[in-house]
Amino acid sequence: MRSARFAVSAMALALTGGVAAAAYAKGPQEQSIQNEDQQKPNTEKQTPRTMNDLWGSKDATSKASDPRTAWFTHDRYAMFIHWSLFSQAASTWKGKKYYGIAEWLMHPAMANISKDDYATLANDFDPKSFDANAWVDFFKRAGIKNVVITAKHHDGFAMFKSKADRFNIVDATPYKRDPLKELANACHRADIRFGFYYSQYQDWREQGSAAVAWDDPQQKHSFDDYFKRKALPQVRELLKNYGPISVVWFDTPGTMGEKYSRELVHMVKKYQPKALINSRIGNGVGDYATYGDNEVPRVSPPGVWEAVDTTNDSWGYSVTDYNWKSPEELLHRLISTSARGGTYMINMGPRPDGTFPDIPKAALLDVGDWLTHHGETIYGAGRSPWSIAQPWGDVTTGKDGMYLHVFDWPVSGTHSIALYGLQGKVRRAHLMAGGADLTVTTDGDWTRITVPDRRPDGLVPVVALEMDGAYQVKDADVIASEVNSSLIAERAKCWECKYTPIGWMERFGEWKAANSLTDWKPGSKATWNAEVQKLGIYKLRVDFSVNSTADFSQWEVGVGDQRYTFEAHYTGEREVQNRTGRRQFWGALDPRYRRQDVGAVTLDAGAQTITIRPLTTDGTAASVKVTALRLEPMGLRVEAVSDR
Ligand code: JFZ
Repeated sequence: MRSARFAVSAMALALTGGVAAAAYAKGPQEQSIQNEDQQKPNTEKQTPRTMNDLWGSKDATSKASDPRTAWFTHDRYAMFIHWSLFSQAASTWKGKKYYGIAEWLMHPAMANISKDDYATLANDFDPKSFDANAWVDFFKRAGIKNVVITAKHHDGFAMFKSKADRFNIVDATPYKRDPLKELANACHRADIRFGFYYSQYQDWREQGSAAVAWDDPQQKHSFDDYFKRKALPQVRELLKNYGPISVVWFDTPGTMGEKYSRELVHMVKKYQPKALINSRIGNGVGDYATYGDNEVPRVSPPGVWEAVDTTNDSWGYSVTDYNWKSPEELLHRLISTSARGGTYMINMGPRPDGTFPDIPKAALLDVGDWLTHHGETIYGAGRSPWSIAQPWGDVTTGKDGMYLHVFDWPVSGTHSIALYGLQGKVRRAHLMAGGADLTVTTDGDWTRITVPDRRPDGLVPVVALEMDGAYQVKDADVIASEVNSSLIAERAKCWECKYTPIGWMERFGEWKAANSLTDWKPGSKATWNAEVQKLGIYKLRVDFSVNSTADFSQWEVGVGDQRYTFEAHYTGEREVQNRTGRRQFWGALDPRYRRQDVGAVTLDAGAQTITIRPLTTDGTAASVKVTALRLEPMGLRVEAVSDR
């Protein structure tokens, strides 16, 4: 069977040239979260799952109670910067354009550049327009609290003055200045935290490094040599010479031995006891979990964690990637991450001259504008009391209640947003940024807040819901009557099927994730216990990946005592990509996800069990990957429909 797990490791092999197969298989998203709860049906009506149920206890790096992490969780919003010689090349080499992550240009999977040829980029690398104070001024206006910049990426080039290795910006370029020093100083002056990225395991320039340069295959030196001669001394330089360090951000630990991870921890603790280390140091010895890449988890993970994301699809500056996220998309992702309890780190790749591209810069300034009026809903705010998003948006918490971030403004019906299972006394609800009080009504387990017909201006309107004293919520899946709802794979109860986190690459190095229900057998079923706000007719749609084997497999969705059958249609799949502009069959195919309409279904109000199961029994349905069911109110008057 071509399992998803195999697909992931095959891609990892492809990406890292075969040496660092484990490099991409380590992230928390790769952990199987199967547990007893999912194997055996639980007969109780709505068993609220603990976060551990969903994410497994393997995620042991986070220590939420550690006071050293308090600032990290409080600040929520960081800037990631990928800047090095790859910025100079910007995804072009010898007149040819490359697509995918720009910082991997040197790798055989992309332009396959020899060490010596790559080093010639340094001759012209002269970021004359770099102005640390201008950067910091921008960060301030964007609402950024912490900055993490690539000190050395996989290309082996140090963006700082290094005595340990001459291949650095001061010794090897006409620029001759240390931008990290200038940036660290400017950040510290402006009260912005400063941290650095260091690629500890992959160094494409070095003999003995785990992914040793391909044009120099003879391994005369061991990893230990490289580690002691370059990695450790450079990390020491960075820890000693740049003032207080917020975060040391390691990456792609691959198969690096635990003793190396521990040596790095030891060195960080020695010089910068307050600095936090991310989980990509490897071997479970980091302080907090990094979710990657571009993945905002749909269920709140436990502990201290961050989501890393980029303003387009590449990390380094690329002339072929102008797929910039809009201000609204960026803000939604910041809010969703905060609502799940994480820190959001957004990346930009500066141009080779040391300035930022205009569009992402303007987009982040718009987010910054919003933050000047809504900062309290992010900075210092707590995660949502619900472990998943609301159909209309998402929730963070403050001292006196909750902030309801409305992504999807209700434009019809009762013009209200609804909360399920809120137990406590509401004192007041009002629109932030100068709005009048809003009417709050309670109807059984539902609390409804009526909002103005006209959506307020601004990126995301926020309703502040002030609570009188303590409150609790019931953590249920809901189907709302005025906006679309999703029942997500993470929240299903599986009988004889599995929940599997799935990742694949779109363009080279561009990772996508779609967590899915997989491994269907005859007799399998997945169920959700959902609270339906209102009796109505909804368009049922399914988000899934159906490969050619499962094309035409028959399925059934059960809603209460009604049964709706449908035929699943091929959504496409493709050979695993292991290099730009070429595919190679690794015995694994990448999934393609699509949304298929099932049809109009009637949902009664109240607690409903919704079930999906294959009817096809010859095994061909096994490979279908279901990531969500969608229920979208059709705006029909139920009274008008007698044959529903
Ligand atoms: C790594 C780097 O290779 C890449 O160049 C960039 O710096 C990015 C931030 O980190 O790429 C990864 C690392 C981990 C995963 C995916 C891409 N992962 O766990 O899915």
